[in-house]
Amino acid sequence: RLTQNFLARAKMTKNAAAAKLFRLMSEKQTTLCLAADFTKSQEIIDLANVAGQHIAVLKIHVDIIEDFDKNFIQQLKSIATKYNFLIMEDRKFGDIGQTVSYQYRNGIYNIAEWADLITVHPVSGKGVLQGIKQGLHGISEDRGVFIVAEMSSEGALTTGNYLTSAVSDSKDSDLTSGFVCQNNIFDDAGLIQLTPGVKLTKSTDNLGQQYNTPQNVVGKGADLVVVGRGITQANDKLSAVLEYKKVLWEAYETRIKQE
Ligand code: UP6
Repeated sequence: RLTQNFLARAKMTKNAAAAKLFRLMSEKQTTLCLAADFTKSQEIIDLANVAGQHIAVLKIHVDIIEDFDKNFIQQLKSIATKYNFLIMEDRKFGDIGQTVSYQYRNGIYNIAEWADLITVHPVSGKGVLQGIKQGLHGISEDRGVFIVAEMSSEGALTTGNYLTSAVSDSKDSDLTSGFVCQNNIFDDAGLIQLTPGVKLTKSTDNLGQQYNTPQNVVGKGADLVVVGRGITQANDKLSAVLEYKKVLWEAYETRIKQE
């Protein structure tokens, strides 16, 4: 997996959203998944306009937005179409299948209707993916799920058997785009490793987040890389986007040239 290029890998996945993502990463030469963790919708829209051309995925937490409405989703969707990036709702669904099905499709957010990609905890077992499938009834757009196998934060319980079962129980589903993890924990080149906890220098925040460098995580298998505060708290956000895009792409190119 680590030395194969994204275009080749696009042909190896069972998940249509993952194939799309591999192709757009290759075409736009970016592996950046920008975490736009803002509580005001306008801040997300503004950042999407600035960064859109340079990112593969815009990742949001819709439930932290104070002024959420359907118009925000419409605006975000049109920016995503204009600049060709995917939208990820990092909901980290973690309940029994039936509840997850409602949380995904219903409520005030109707996530299934607009999120190309979502995240899911495997803690409740295989029912969670069945719940996602049920939530997608009648929706024809390509949808993908990233399984949160291993977390970036200090003291995370995602270790040992949990980690190996997270991979073995979900890797064969046609809903699975890949895994959220810190290490190279799967071989299948059709699946995407999404790694959060990234900044230009190794560091921490004061709430348990642990950051590794772009070169370090790409070396450990990251295909798509989440950067949040490294960009959102920069004075010049566009320069920060461009810098992360560049160092991440160079690290990917170095990796595929190995052997
Ligand atoms: N995230 C992590 N670690 C995980 C899983 N997800 O940090 O193991 C998410 C957070 C946040 C983003 O919910 O949206 O990735 C990281 O943001 P940061 O770069 O500002 O720390």
